[in-house]
Amino acid sequence: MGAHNLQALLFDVDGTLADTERDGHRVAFNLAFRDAGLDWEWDAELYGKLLAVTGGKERIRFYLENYNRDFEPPDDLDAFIAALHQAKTAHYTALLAKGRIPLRSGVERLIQEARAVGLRLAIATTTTPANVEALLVHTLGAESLDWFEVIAAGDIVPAKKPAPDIYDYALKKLGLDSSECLAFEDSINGIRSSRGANLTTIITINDYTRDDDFSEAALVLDQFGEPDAPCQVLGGKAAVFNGTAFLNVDVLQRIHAGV
Ligand code: XBP
Ligand code: MG
Repeated sequence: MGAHNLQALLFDVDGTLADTERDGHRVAFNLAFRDAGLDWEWDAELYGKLLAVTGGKERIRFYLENYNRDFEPPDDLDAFIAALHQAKTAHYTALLAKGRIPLRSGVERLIQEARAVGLRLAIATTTTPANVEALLVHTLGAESLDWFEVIAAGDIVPAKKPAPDIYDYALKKLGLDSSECLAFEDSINGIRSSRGANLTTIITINDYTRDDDFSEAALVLDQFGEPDAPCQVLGGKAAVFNGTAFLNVDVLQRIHAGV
């Protein structure tokens, strides 16, 4: 195999594998605030603004600095935020255990097709490792944790997306060059990170990210799609589909080859 063959797929989680933000993370943050006796309420619109910052702890701090300046912070703000965030993670994983958040259209099919042809799989996300595990276990089953050779998540690198560090870390763990991989993202912070690591990137948009700047993407889709639920090509070279109605491994090979 030459150095330029496609070897691995690197997936973002939130927004890409599943629409987790509005009905998952946001809800869990609000439950944690309520538990702590705080009257903070992040509605769907405010949450869209808070998504400017990745990482839950970083997002809480950003909220206090920009949207709740009257709040008198406790002496140990780091510990206060860490405790809130721990409660949020517990609520979030409990929501996933209830099966509230399904995978997006075409995600399971594409992952299975990739496995069947021997492509290696990895995850590069800013979310907490426990959240990734809960999503995979409650959608694809516990065995799916082993399908991903590298699960790069959360505080494993200090500089979260849009910094490229999490993708650089995942590539290093895989022992691969960016030219041998494709990345899947849904947001501006995500594609800044993946492109910063020099990865050819495929975007699936969602309601929070449809107006983001995806000019650096090889392909912009509304979803991966299924044979009975075609994807819409919103940007990039539609020719790679060559008559196929959804994203499959053949299409990935053509994107990787720069067709
Ligand atoms: C995901 C995030 C995360 C989650 C919350 O971004 O921004 O902060 O919203 O996760 P991306 P934690 O999809 O670009 O990785 O609360 O566990 O940090
Ligand atoms: Mg994302």
